[in-house]
Amino acid sequence: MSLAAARPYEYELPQDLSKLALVIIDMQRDFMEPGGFGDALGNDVLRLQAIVPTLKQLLDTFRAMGLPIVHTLECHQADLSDCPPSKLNRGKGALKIGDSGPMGRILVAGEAGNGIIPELAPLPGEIVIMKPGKGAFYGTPLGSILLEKGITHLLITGVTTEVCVQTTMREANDRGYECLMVEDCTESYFPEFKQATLEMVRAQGGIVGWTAPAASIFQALAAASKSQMSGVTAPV
Ligand code: C5J
Repeated sequence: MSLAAARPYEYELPQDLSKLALVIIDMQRDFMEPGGFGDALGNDVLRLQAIVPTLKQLLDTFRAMGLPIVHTLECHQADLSDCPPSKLNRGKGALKIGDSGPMGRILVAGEAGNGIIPELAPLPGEIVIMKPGKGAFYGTPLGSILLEKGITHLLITGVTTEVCVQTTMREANDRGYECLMVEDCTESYFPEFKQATLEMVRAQGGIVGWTAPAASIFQALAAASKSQMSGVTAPV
């Protein structure tokens, strides 16, 4: 059994590490770069960049260990038929969803601005979920994919902490997944909202799940893979 130091208490990694997936939410140019959706809503998008190096390390670790990786993108079809008026008309930003901006049409699938930032771009074989809402389960095949792969534990990362990351974690928690939000691999335009989200998640004995820094995960994964290796090589 491998435990990660976490809050409100230790997070137990599954015995079979292939049941543990890294979920990377919406690390898209639309949220991370000037000229995208986040910027159009008046946010300081560049503050999200701080998590990229640590998240890349976590992604590289999962890749090196051959563990499941899920990337999500918040996006809409070109005709916006999957974007309800309540979402389309919300916010009164400089540009609306579907409008043309410097990186193409805002939050529309396939446009340059809608892509994942190059540092974290998915590799072939990794799961990519295109989602019309804030949560990664709503209107997507994510639930059936996780079920089919036998995944039970999720490390949740990405942007923005209190919107798509938190919504996804709540959706996953209600579906029975053991979820941990990686503290230094998620970011918000509002530091106080990030802090509040981390506290809400782990309050009341972990009512939505756990939080931990990436360093705890690296340690626990190293210990778990060491014991898995010794399990494999030990003569019976
Ligand atoms: C937002 C997201 N903030 N990915 N989307 O609208 O959190």
